[in-house]
Order: sequence, then C-alpha cells, then structure tokens
Amino acid sequence: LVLCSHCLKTECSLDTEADLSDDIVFQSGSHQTLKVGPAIPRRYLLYHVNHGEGFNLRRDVYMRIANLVQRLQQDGDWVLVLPPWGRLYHWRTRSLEQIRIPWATFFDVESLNRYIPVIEFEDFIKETGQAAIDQILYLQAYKEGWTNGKWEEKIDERECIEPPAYRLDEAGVFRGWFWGYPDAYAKAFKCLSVQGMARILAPVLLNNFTARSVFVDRGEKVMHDRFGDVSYWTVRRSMRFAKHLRDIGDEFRESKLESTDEKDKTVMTDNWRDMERKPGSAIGGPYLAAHLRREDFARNNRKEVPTLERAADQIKVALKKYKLEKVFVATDAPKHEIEELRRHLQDYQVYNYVPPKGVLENFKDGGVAIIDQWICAHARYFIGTGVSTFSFRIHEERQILGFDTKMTYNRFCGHSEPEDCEQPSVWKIVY
Ligand code: GFB
Repeated sequence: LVLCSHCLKTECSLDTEADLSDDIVFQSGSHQTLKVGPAIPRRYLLYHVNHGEGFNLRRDVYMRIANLVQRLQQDGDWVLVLPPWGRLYHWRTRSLEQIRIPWATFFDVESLNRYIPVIEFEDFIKETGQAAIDQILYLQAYKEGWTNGKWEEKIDERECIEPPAYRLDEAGVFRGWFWGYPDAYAKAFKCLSVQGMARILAPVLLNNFTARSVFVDRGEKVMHDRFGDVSYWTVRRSMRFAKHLRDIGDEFRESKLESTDEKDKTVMTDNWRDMERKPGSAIGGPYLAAHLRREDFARNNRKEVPTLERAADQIKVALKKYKLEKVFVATDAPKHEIEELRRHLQDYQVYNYVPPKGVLENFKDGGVAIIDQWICAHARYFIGTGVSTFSFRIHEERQILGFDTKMTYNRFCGHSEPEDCEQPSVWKIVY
C-alpha cells in the first residue's frame, strides 16, 4: 500500500476493491502498486497571520484554519500547507537566523496529520514544482464597520482598504512576504471583507474559486467556528509538541524537579486520538510552575502584570497551601528581573530553564518557549499571566494531561488589581 502524505490520518483507508477505480496509479520505490482514484485534483490551502501576532495566537489561528480544511475535505481533496515560522516580534536572539522554520521544529507533524492532511511549505514546492501560488485572498474588515449596529456573518469581495501588501511586478505576478522565500510569488490577488467564523470561507473556496492553491492572508480575521467545542479540542489535541522538545523538558523535570510521568500520572499515549483523561487524574510533579509574562506586557504597564514582589507573594501563598518547596518560573523577563524574583523567593528552590547553546541554535527562541510551556504543563499547580495566550495554551495542555481545573486556571493579580482579582475562565476539555 502506498500512502501519499495526505493520507496519514486514521480515516484514510482505501483498501477495498470497491474504493478503487483505475484513474491514478501511485508507485514508489519497492512498494507494491495500488490503483486509487478517482482523479480529484488535490487543492492546497495556505494561510498567514498578521505580522505583529505572537506564536501562541498563531497556534490558535492554525486551529481555526485546520477546522476549515476539515470542512473543505468533505467536498474535495484539500491539504493545509503549514506556513513556515519566522520573523516573530518576540524572537529576539540576534545571533540566530529565525526564518523559514518548518513546523516539524516545534510540532509533531504526524500528530497534526492525524486530524487533517498537512504538508510543510517545502513539500508544497516539491509537489507543485515551484513556489507559485495561484490565488491570494487577503482578508480584511468591512470599511463601513457593522451596519445598523448589528453584527452578522458576511463575506464579500471588496476593494482593498489598505494599500495591498503584495505588488505586481514587471512579469505580471504578485511579490511580497512569502515566509522568507524570495522566489515565491502569486498569480492573482483579491481582497475579501469578512465578518464571521472560519467556516464562512468554505463555500467561497469551493464555489467561487477554481485555483488549485489558495493563500488566505490575515487568517486571524476569521474566528473559531465554535470555541471550546469538540472540534476545538480535537484539533487542539492534535497539536502535540515535537518529541525532541518534549524530551528536553522531561529531562529537566526529572533532573531538577523530581518529576516523571509515571509518578505524576501524566503518561501519554502514542496517538492523541487514544488519549482521554479524567479531570483530576494527573497529579503533576512536586513543584509549582508560574508563567510570568514581562517584556512588552510590563513595558505597557498592563493592569494584569504584577510587580515582581507581588508575584513572589502570590507564589508563596500557593506554595504554602500546596506544601511545595520548588518553583519553576517560565518568563520572558530579562536576567536582572529573574534575579530579583529569586531574592523575593529566597526561602524556596527556584528554577528556570536556560538552554544550552546547541538547544538554542537548533530549536531557536520558539523551541525554548515550548520547553518552558511543557515544564509548566506538568507542575502540580500552575499560575499564569492574565490575557497571555502563552498561559492559555498551558491551560489547555494541562486539560489534555488530565489536571483538575483548580490546579490550572489561576493567574497573578496585577499591580493595580485587587487581591481577589477575577481568575481565568475555565474551559473544560470535551471529547
Ligand atoms: O506567545 P505569545 O503570543 O503570547 O507571545 P502572549 C509572547 C512571546 O514571548 C512567546 C515569548 O511566544 C515567546 O516567544 N515568551 C513569553 C516567552 N513568555 C515566555 C516564557 O515564559 N518563556 C519563554 N521562553 N518565552 C501577545 C502577543 O503575547 O500579547 C501579541 O502575541 C501582543 O503580539 C499581545 O503583543 C498583547 O499572548 O503573551
């Protein structure tokens, strides 16, 4: 049986005579030949997110677009082309080249493929022969805003509101930022005004365009079809981190934090589809983990950000309550702030992950952030930073692992908030 990469999902089983017609024949190396068909041309959906957005909001947009592809698949052979990572505002290590990073650096692509067919951009180039995209659809809001003060779902082809981010060159093709691939171009470009959920794009892609490769830019403009429902959690479960990053996090847990999956009851199955945990089944390692978002959050004096002293006080209260001695701090704070926090917590053992040179070179700032998230996800108790999507993704990871929600949905109260500030909304996992 020869499986093409888009068939790496459990539903794809063309193994009965009845499924086969003789339109296409795949043959590869020493594999036996299998006739599969009919010849439906494969269509490619590419997408991109506003340049200013950070890594963890981009993960959320992936989920919206993945569910769109799942919908499109009901009417054709669609594959999602994973947008290479790079040029992120928060990735500041200057010695590193941080563009054209494949998803496999950060995620387990086989796990993604168990939900919908996905390929890396480099595979798209190989499959189609060139880095050429047939059609760009640039999503934007409606110039006139909501009409009659009423929000409704709608989508229309409109003139571009802002000057287009792509320019027509002398050869009559559109050039612009295609993830750092200078040879890439698009053959056509249009602006679409949209207000609604990701699924609103499905009829447009199926009926209004025949292009084989469609690139939806500003993908964040469409929302989740249904936030927090089964399809949300299914695609979220498919977003497993790359094993090499999980291994580094696990090694740190074991060597510094006395934390192993067996003891903590966080053993994972090989296939996320087989994993369904009861809330409260996970105990977590004997440490408290805190995600303390600083940098732009602190500079902008956001009300959710505590002073370091206040953060330490809140950590101490939880340490006492849960009888813990060790604290793991994930943060984007500069070194001197981490040292200050340590001083406020001097009666406790405080850890943070400092990557060896090789880890940073191979897995970049994004990989280090994932290692931090992974260690936070396995703590007995977690406290995060309000409104940070970095903390939100940790909440979800802990839901998947089977933690009790009260050990997860906690956040620091900011410098100008009361001590009993509002805590994060609880999103229970559903299967
Ligand atoms: O992930 P992210 O979208 O979360 O962006 P927010 C924050 C980025 O900062 C992360 C780094 O992707 C990391 O690169 N970072 C933050 C960290 N916390 C940590 C940490 O604990 N450890 C490590 N290693 N790195 C959004 C931004 O940030 O906030 C938007 O994406 C915007 O651009 C918005 O600024 C206000 O949701 O926290």
